[in-house]
Order: sequence, then C-alpha cells, then structure tokens
Amino acid sequence: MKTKMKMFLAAAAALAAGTSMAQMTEGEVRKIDKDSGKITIKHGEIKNLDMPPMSMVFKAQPAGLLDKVQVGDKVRFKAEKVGGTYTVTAIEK
Ligand SMILES: [Cu+2]
Repeated sequence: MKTKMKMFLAAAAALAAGTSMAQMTEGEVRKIDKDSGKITIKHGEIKNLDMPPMSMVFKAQPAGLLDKVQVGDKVRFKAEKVGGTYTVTAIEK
C-alpha cells in the first residue's frame, strides 16, 4: 500500500514537472533581487499552477533571467513549481 502511494506521488510529480504544460502568464515586475535570485511579480491568473491573481515572490531559474527585465516592466512569464518552490523559468517583455 505504501509503495503504491509512493509510485502514485512520483507519477503525479512527473506530471506536474512537465514543462511543456506550463503556459505564459501576464504580469508586472515589482521588485528584483539579484543577490538572492528572486523576483516579485504582480501576476494574473496562473492556470498551470491553479493560482489566482496576486503579487508574490518567485525564484528565477536560471538567475540570468533577472537581467532581461526591470522593475515596472509588463512581462509574460512561465511559472512552475520546482522542488516545492514557485519558480520563473522564462520571462519576456
Ligand atoms: Cu501567485
């Protein structure tokens, strides 16, 4: 029983990690912290994460994504949950 549960969780995690499923979300950059590799975005609904509009902090992966945008920019970005952390894996103005 326990093993079956683990297999189910592994399958669910693999599904959740499917990057091709992630859609681009609209947002506005509020804060950029290059030292910690984090970015605060006021975002619209993130359908692939089942998240309503809000302002929140994301990790940037790779951190170089933070060099592409500035505070105040209207952006489109890809948000995913990586290792339990909400992460921006792509961003464009
Ligand atoms: Cu959010």
